[in-house]
Amino acid sequence: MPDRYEPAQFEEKWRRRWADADLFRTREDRDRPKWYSLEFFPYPSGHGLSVGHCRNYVPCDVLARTRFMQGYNVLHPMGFDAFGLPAENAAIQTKRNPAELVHEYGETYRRQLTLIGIGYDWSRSFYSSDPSYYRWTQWIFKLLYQRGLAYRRLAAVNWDPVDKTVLADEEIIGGRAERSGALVEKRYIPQWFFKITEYAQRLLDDLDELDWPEGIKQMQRNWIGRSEGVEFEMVVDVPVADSAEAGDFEVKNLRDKRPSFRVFTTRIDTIFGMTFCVLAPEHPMVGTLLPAVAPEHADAVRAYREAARELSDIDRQATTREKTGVFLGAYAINPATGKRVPIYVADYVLMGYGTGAIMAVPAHDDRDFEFAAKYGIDVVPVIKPVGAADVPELPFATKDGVMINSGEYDGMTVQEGQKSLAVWMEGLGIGQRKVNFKLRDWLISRQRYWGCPIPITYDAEGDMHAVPDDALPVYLPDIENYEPAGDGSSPLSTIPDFVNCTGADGRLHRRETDTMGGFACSSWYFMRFCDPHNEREAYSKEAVDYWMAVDCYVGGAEHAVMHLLYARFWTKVLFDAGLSPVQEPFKRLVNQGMVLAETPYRKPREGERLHVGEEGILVTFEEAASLPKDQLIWKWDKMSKSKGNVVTPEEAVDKFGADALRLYLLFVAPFEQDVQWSETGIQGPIRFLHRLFKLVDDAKAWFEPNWRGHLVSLSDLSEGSRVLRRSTHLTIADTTDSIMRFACNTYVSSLMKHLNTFGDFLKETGTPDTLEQVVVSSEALEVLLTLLSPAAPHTSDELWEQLGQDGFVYLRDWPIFDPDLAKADRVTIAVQVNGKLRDTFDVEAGADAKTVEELALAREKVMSFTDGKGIRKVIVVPGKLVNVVTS
Ligand code: ANZ
Repeated sequence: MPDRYEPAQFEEKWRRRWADADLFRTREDRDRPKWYSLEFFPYPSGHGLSVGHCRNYVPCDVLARTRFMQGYNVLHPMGFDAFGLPAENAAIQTKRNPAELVHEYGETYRRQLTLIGIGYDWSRSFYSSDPSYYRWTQWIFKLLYQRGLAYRRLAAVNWDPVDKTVLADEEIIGGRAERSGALVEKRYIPQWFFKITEYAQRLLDDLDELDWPEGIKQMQRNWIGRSEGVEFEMVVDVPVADSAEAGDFEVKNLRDKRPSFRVFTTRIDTIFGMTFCVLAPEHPMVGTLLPAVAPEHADAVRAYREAARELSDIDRQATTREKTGVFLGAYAINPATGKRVPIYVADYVLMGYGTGAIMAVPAHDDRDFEFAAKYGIDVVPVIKPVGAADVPELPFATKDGVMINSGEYDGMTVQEGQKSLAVWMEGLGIGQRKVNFKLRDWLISRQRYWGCPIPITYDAEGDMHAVPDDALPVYLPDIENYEPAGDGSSPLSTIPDFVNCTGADGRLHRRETDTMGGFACSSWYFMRFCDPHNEREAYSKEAVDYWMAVDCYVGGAEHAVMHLLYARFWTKVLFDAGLSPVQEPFKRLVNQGMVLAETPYRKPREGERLHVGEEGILVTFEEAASLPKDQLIWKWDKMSKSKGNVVTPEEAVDKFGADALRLYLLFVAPFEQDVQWSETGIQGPIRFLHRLFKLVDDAKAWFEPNWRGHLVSLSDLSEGSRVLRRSTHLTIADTTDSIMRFACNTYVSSLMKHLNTFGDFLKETGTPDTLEQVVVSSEALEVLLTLLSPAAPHTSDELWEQLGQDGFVYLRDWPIFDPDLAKADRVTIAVQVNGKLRDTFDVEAGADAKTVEELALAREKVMSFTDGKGIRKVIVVPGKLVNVVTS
């Protein structure tokens, strides 16, 4: 065997041996603690994986392997989130069956992940599109339905009038259908929702206990969007009849009814500054008042309402959009001042939030201010910041202020005013304190073929029925044509054999033809991995009681909201139904950084136009090679197929070896950071591996496997041996700690440091020949190879075998750290006089504070600074620092 790292000679062999030994099959020995490591459910794409993806899988593998070596039962499974649009589109394009396609793609992933040595238990793998899995997705859908958490109502879809199909948001670019180029319209059809709003408060509260990145928790909090405020009534002052378009009688009737609408505000303290109010265009009161208002207003409002229909809520709320609106020609009464304020209809107020109507306070709300400025409405400040002499420039929204221009409330703080006004309104019965959430119910319907069928049927009267358990799964039929139906419904609606069925009551029913969006499938897969082949239940209670929750969940921050929130919601529902032992599925969450690759762009030619934000035109690497240097711009882009800058695991393993790739991905940067892929960067790990091979080649001559039997007591060791043992034990502590913190870069650098210390020792002693040298060197080497195993498992096993040892290092125990051995003999103490560093000196580690103080004060240098000045105080930080303060 060569004394260099030559991966082609041994890596493949070890992967085969691991597979033959079924090394990574999950062990369920109930006497051991459990560890559940999981990566986000990947979607199998035809492009396969890049080394960019591996950046997530390798560190996860390191943690799982380490936990196993520490004696845990480890569950580390992998499966595929296989339903969804990309597979459906690939099926349409290639005229292939999507089920076959995703299995083929998944197999590629499996091959690639195996190639880089990831230790998954593949016996637990599944595809969310397998009937044996989606049967239980349907079963859980029913559970939600039976608990009143799944319902159907009219909701807007994106309609492509050319292709005659419903579009997903990602199929729309700049308001046009990506495929047909048609302007997308809105259409209202009945669709299925999950009532996640019922869980809003719990989803918010339980975030606190999670060991997740703070940023992600904050994004979830914002998405849930809890706000406390007051909801109160505004009475409309109906316009006098002679200016209206309808007959006197109808309008008089309306006046007699004294119509009113409710508004929601988080700033009731600013009510005296309300100079207008706004109704969302869809607000029913708009329609109610139209007959009473002057025709010119009524016409303008109708036109405005029509136009607003075309816009999405996101567009309407964009801060960059100029505010628009129209005067309704009617007024409402500000209950605090008793004065009339004009009612406007404007699309920056959304129907889906609060009450769909607001009191507008332009002095203290940006949006209202912009609107008032445009339409010439009064702006009345009613808050003054605490301590300010004058009211600063408007608008401002401080909560740290006192009320002004507010009658009897003047001088109250914002908080006092909020309370008093709420109490006053509650007393009169015109308003109440109220909590609102931004969170909306989860739209789950897709008018597509490639998804999990919704297990609902409709009888002749149109009443809904859940499909009985024993009739599950509702199979997704094989079909010839995956194109949508042309009337907006799923292609399933064109298959009579699917649509027509016998209901539980024996009568003819019609099946629901919408399928579920993929987020349903990925909201419980982590439960299924606990018991993946169960044919009687989604999973056994015993299995999830043992394995859940996931101890460490790893994936990209782009799923910060949707997937994580939905999975949390389903887990809570399952918990409420007695089907989950935990309320939160993922105890700890870690987000990996992206891998960036250098990507060539060509400078634009005469007359060529670039998209906004672009500096050049993306070109292939071949094209780049043929272009003059000054025509090229190189940029670091995310490694992805669409950028043509992908390095595949096959290429990297072929060129550098799997362990070199693994070490590089671990070592290159902290896990959460983005990294720039570089072939020079990988040389460091390769040199490290070469040195290990060389070391082991030499060590064959002196390695003593039974070094434990000859351990010498620490105090008897020579200085050099002591240094090496200390390094060995410090390395155990550091690597273990780093791996647990997911700090894989420092894990690898600790190994490298230990190898250096070891090298220095061997240089000093030459070939170990005394018993003492053989023992400490053998320990150092064995520990090094064991600690290396999670990161570079092929190399670790290979070198272990070269030392004449049997078995897989993975099956060996994780080394045990001895804190006594790791203790330093001597430490360096810094001495400051009045905060300035003046001297350093060494003392025995563990020396007490008194001794350290005496030594410090007796130092010549220190004395030269304290001479003649009395000493006021001495602060000792043991093992580190003495600070002397003179008077
Ligand atoms: C008066 C006011 C004065 C407001 C002020 C804010 C600042 P959050 O915190 O997001 O819940 N609002 C209420 N319903 C709305 C709707 N359907 N569409 C658009 N805006 C709506 O925001 C609550 C505030 O957003 C409410 O408090 C209301 O404006 C507005 F200095 O009322 B506020």
